[in-house]
Amino acid sequence: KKQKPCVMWFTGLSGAGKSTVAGALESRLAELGHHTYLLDGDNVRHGLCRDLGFSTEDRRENIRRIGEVAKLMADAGLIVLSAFISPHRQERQLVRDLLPEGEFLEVFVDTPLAECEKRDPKGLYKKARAGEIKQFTGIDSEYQAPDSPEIHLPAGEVSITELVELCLESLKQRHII
Ligand code: GGZ
Repeated sequence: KKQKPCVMWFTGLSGAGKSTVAGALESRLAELGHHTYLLDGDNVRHGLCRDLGFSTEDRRENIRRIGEVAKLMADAGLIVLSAFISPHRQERQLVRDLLPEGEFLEVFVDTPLAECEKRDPKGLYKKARAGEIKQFTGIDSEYQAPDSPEIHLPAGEVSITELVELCLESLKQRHII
């Protein structure tokens, strides 16, 4: 099936739904016959980046490595989906600059902190509030929201199915699929 390579760079708070939306989108793309790869904490933070923690320096290095891997995969022709908090504008810009014009799509999974904290699927916000986890994004570590993402997902208000549709529409509009 014909496709243009790209990197869909999901960014947002912990619990915003990045991996969920990216995973659901990947399934839909596969059904449509597209070749994809999903990079997320499960397959990166335990391997390629297992030496890294959550300091500003380590997060920067985490994103840099993921950006380089995503670039190689896009070179191989894939639609790459990446789902990391990537809290800093500067690092996201760095990844954007690695890629040819039009191949980097920033996807802002915009779930408000209050909603993420309410969901708290892994109980991490509770621990962060109690001071048991330090430098937790949104609590005592900064999240810099994108200024002009290619795709802005109202993920606090809309179903996963609808969010996936919004992504697919944008990919079609950009002639990626
Ligand atoms: C943020 C943390 C932290 C701290 C552990 N701050 O909800 P999760 O559990 O599954 O997703 C979070 C994940 C964030 O890793 P990333 O590689 O996406 O972060 S970054 O892009 O900033 O490098 C959370 C868990 O790891 N986690 N400690 N202090 N999230």
